[in-house]
Amino acid sequence: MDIVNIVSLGIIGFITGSVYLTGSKSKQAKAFFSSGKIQGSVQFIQPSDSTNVTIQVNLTGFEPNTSHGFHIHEKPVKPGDSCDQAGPHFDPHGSPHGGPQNTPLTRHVGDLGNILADANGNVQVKFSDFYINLFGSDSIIGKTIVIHESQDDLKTIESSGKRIACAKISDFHN
Ligand SMILES: [Cu+2]
Ligand SMILES: [Zn+2]
Repeated sequence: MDIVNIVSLGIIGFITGSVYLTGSKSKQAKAFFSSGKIQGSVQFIQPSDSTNVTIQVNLTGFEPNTSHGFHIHEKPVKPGDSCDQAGPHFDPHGSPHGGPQNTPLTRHVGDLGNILADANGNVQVKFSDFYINLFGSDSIIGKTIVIHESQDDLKTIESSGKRIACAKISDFHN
């Protein structure tokens, strides 16, 4: 092997290594609910751009034993904004409304289904989603989580009813 080949192999190795390290960097994002009756946070963790996102919900202030539509909507809100300012469901691919179990392109990216409040009106749940992302142009960072008054039937947007709480999703570092 001549020196040119050794040098180019070294460069290729360096580039591959850098891409791998960049691609494997974990990302986190968080939305804080602090202005209304519903309080707490929703945290998103994604170990790399090719893995599912884990969602940790810690919220209080719901009516006991109720189910609420839980979506990512496309526009950012500031504290004090009306949740109507969050715009429609985050839908970068022009898909119909659905639920988290649907296959790609048969649901909005923002369709995370429902959260269930326990007998004390708390939601403490951890789940993962294959479709949302913290990386790239379809990232949910800068979008808004909206919680609705009613249960999402996972077929029609209207089933979820009024928007009762919302919070912007921001980059988060421990
Ligand atoms: Cu919604
Ligand atoms: Zn939807």
